[in-house]
Amino acid sequence: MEQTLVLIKPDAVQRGLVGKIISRFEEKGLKITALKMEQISQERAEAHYREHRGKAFYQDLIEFITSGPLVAMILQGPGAIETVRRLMGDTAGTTPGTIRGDWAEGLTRNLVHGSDSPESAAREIEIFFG
Ligand code: FUP
Repeated sequence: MEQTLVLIKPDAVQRGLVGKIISRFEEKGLKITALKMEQISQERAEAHYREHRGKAFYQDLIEFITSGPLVAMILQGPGAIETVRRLMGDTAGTTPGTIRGDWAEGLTRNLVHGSDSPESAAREIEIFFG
């Protein structure tokens, strides 16, 4: 069984999309093994997005992810990392039928995060639930 970290970002919380997004994951068969709502600190945001430090969009990304409460959860299932990434869709939200493709407003305000590898999943689960 694989585990992955999912964030339902502040834009999704503000827009009332938390239930719909969780349903997509649950209906696909992924199990929620931990879940909490929290407005994260600058420090936690920087730890989570450390690979993007120095990029042009970094400051906007940190400001956005700390701008309001988010929902963090651990999802579990066979191939959970890849399944979540497919349900989310690409970063820019260009794929209809995916969470981002159907509802995201932009590149930064793209509703969800999902770990992109087993290493990232372990690191990010530690950051949010360690
Ligand atoms: P993803 O794995 O699809 O979440 O995307 P990345 O890890 O490449 O990027 C992390 C976050 O940075 C994305 F959710 C959105 C944001 N981002 C921007 O705001 N601008 C960009 O040009 C690229 C990414």
